[in-house]
Amino acid sequence: MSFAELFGREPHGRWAAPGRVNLIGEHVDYARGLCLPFAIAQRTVVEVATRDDSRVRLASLAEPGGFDGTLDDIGSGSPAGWAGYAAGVLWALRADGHAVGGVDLLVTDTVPLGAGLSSSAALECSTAVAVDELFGLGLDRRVLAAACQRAENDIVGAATGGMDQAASLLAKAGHALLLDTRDGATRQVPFAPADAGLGLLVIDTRVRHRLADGRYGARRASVEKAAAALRLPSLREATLDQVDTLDGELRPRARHVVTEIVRVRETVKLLADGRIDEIGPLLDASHTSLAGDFEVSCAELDLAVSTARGAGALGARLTGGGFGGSAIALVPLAAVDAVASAVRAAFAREDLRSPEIRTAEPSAGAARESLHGPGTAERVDRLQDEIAALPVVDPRSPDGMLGYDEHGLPGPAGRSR
Ligand code: GAF
Repeated sequence: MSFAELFGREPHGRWAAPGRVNLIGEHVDYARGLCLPFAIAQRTVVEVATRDDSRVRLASLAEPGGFDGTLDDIGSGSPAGWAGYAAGVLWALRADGHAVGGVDLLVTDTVPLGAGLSSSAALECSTAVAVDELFGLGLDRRVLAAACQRAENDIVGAATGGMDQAASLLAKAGHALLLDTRDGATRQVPFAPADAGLGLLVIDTRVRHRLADGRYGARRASVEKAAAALRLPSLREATLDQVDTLDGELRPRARHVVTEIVRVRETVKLLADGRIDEIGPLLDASHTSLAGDFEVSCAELDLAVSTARGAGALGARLTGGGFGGSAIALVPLAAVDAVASAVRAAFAREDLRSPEIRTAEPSAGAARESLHGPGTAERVDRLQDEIAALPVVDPRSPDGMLGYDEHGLPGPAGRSR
């Protein structure tokens, strides 16, 4: 079914936004922490045409359901299902006072669903760049990322942080995005495993999770409770000594957040220094902390991680929200096939569904895919320039790695929101 068959006219353009893999910095984006995601090659693609009225029609070739209503029908929990992610973006931009009208929108392709690769953020972000361009809003990508996050928080009802949306909108190929969620500052960190003879395997356990279910929200609530108990604005400001004073489960939960932020800093230092092959132990430690202190792993993720390590991975960890979804493993290129086979064999031995295993390449953020229609090539160029202008951590620059700045990031920080 094509856009024309569905809506009786041609779309005004096609936009695509990638999913993400988080290299490290897990469950810290709602604690004002640091995370280090990168965009993957898999994309969600939307075809969109504006309307003269306030009607909103949403359909998908990838999933059943959709929406046919008006802008005023969009609100908390409405529409339900996948359509809430796209409609929520329209709602959030309107709530900010932007002149957004009705649209017809067809999702033609999607990041693998439920694999922990952020298909939901990819849908939000592809919708956001389309709407931004079609209605001539001219918004900074950080503003779009914030609108996408509110779509997810307020319309879908998932209390997620902003990491996934920032990665999908601000990522640059060959780099990971260092994001300081305290103020939105970003830095592009060179990350090209293949250049170092390494592959980054993404092992989808095919255990499906939903962030809107209670477990993600419960972790977030514990993190906020721990900060309140310490009388701090967030756990970003906490020390391990302070964490040790916490009671019950708040102590391990907070310990994960505080130690994970340190691991992000150490990973960035190694990457900026060209020592990518030394980050394995940090990935391993992140998984141990997520499984033990934060309790967001599951048997399948643990099996994928331990098997990958045993078969030659330099390091491995769950990525994303956990409770299923995907694990990542950093593997010498020569061992990629052996590691993938070992993981498949281990799953078969346990009578588990065969995992989906891919190699991830750090890829570019959201962009228009076709240039026909009312958008202009200049505007596309400007958006690409915006991303290209984000500061890169460059170990060769004289001030590139001299200590930490006020964000706790190495070198000069990116422009803040
Ligand atoms: C999910 C959320 F959407 C992110 O905001 C982040 O909290 C992540 O889980 C865990 O790091 O992807």
